[in-house]
Amino acid sequence: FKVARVETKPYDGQKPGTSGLRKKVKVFMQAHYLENFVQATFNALSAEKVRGATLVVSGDGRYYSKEAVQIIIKMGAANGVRRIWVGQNSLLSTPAVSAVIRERVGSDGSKASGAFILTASHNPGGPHEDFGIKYNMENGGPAPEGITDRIFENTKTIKEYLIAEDLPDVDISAIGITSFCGPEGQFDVDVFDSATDYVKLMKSIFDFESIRKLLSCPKFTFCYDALHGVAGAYAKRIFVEELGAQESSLLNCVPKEDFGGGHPDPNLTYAKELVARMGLGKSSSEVEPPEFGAAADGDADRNMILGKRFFVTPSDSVAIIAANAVQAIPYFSGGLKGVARSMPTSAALDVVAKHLNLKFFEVPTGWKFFGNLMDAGLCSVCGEESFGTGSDHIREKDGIWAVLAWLSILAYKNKDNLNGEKLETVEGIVRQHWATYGRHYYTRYDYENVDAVAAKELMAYLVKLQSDLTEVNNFALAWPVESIGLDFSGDLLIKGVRSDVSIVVEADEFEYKDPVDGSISKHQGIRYLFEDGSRLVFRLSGTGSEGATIRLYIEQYEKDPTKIGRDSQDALAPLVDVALKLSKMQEFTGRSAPTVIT
Ligand code: VG1
Ligand code: CO
Repeated sequence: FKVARVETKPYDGQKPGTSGLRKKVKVFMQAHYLENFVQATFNALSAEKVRGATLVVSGDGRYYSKEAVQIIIKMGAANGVRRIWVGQNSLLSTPAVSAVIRERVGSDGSKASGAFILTASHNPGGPHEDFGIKYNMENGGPAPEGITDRIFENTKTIKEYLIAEDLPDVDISAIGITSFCGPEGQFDVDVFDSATDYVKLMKSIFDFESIRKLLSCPKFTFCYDALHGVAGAYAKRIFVEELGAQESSLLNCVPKEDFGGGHPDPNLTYAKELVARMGLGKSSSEVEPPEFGAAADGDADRNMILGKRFFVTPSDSVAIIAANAVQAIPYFSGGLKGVARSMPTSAALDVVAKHLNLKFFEVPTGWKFFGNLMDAGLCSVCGEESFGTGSDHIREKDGIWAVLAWLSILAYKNKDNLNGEKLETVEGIVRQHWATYGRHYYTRYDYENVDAVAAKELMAYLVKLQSDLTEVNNFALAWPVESIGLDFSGDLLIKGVRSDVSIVVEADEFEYKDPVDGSISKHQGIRYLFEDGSRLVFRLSGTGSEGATIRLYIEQYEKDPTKIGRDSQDALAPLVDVALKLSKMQEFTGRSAPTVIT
């Protein structure tokens, strides 16, 4: 093949967000749009990292992936890449990409040094929906901000890109290596099975035999919903073929380009079918729900864990996994190096870390921040409130890993009990955890597709407000800090009226200094910390493709064992009220209610 230099002009707005560049498919399909971003990435990586490299290219299989893979293969060839590895049909889950970078060895002994992951994660897919791309590094984790900033800078000045226009399309449906000859020698495209490396890694982490025993117990019923994302390519192999679950326990496990028209986001709003099956929806069936249910997002890095008629908050999930990992999961039998959570995630994990005397870290939203800690041997288990959980086996969150972790905990708790009267349940494990560590009531309100200017104004208002605590308490809690107990007229209430919420004792804009490389990330969300440990956090989403999404995170800690069994929306109602008043949410956004509550 020959190398063509194609002239191009910069596009606005190619800034990678929390997890790569996500835009509508029609934006990506504009002439040179994808090419600009890919070339900007190659240029950000520097020539010696690209020349001779082995790169992985694949994703969740959403609409436009197949075309994108061919473009990236041709651009890789032209930029001197030596090998491109592609999961069959361009399918690889985000965690599997991370595993492939770290674990896979090519037939000629080669190892990959990075990957383009083609996904917009939990965003819908199809011709009118989203596409996305992000770059992962040699440790298997998302490119750090230093690199993504450089990519963005390059997109603003790009003048040309390199492409092997005459390279024929490679058949990515057939496993095998295709070799080409270019100006700098041989170039290979290696199409391989999407699941093999990942399954092997999972088998080295968990005790599959004990999970198999649990799943074969007639009293333990199981259900997994891939929401037509890429998790389906792994679910059958792992849950059915390796662990013996029934095929009927898999829902929506055929990957589709448009996710069957759904929103591949594993939460109580979008995983409707599973939610109903688990006895949680309004229209839940009369059939006895399974004991355990789980769902994944489009690229299978997220997970939702459900018990029979019971929802496990992701913030609790990571805390419970951390609390039980050493006993229940062979990979951790030597102990945990440390644990970490993203800032808006509830402090349930903090309490476990304290009890177990573990190193603990609070990082900004987005998985890239956990990677440095893991590479430095400081963190074994981590998680986010946004249905992301994972460990240092790879450098991405891992949806199926989380399910296997929960199944391991259930297998461990039931190991002497499989023939007994009653199995220990998901709900039982969570309630036991609350009884031991206290409960963090938690909810997140999302205001999606808000006018971007209005969202910025709201955030600016909150930044200004947080600098004056008296003002915060005056407005938000409707009683002045200086005059607690005094009577007030007008809008202001007195302490006796609002005794359900304590006062704000600290507020800030979260800033993170990476303990490993010293890099600083600013403007990571506004926090209001209350005297009783409650928190309100506001931040703007960095993964949307249109308008702005405001996220409001609400949390309250309850230690009193007689008060840990309440409905979480009831328990949090006063704090929600305060949050909405404090932020003037309706005034700024015109919204009287959030689009999604998780
Ligand atoms: C959201 C979540 C964040 C997560 C990110 C990527 O980001 O809040 O916790 O890491 O999505 O997950 P944001 O900036 O929209 O709040 V995924 O599964 O979309 O790669
Ligand atoms: Co995802």
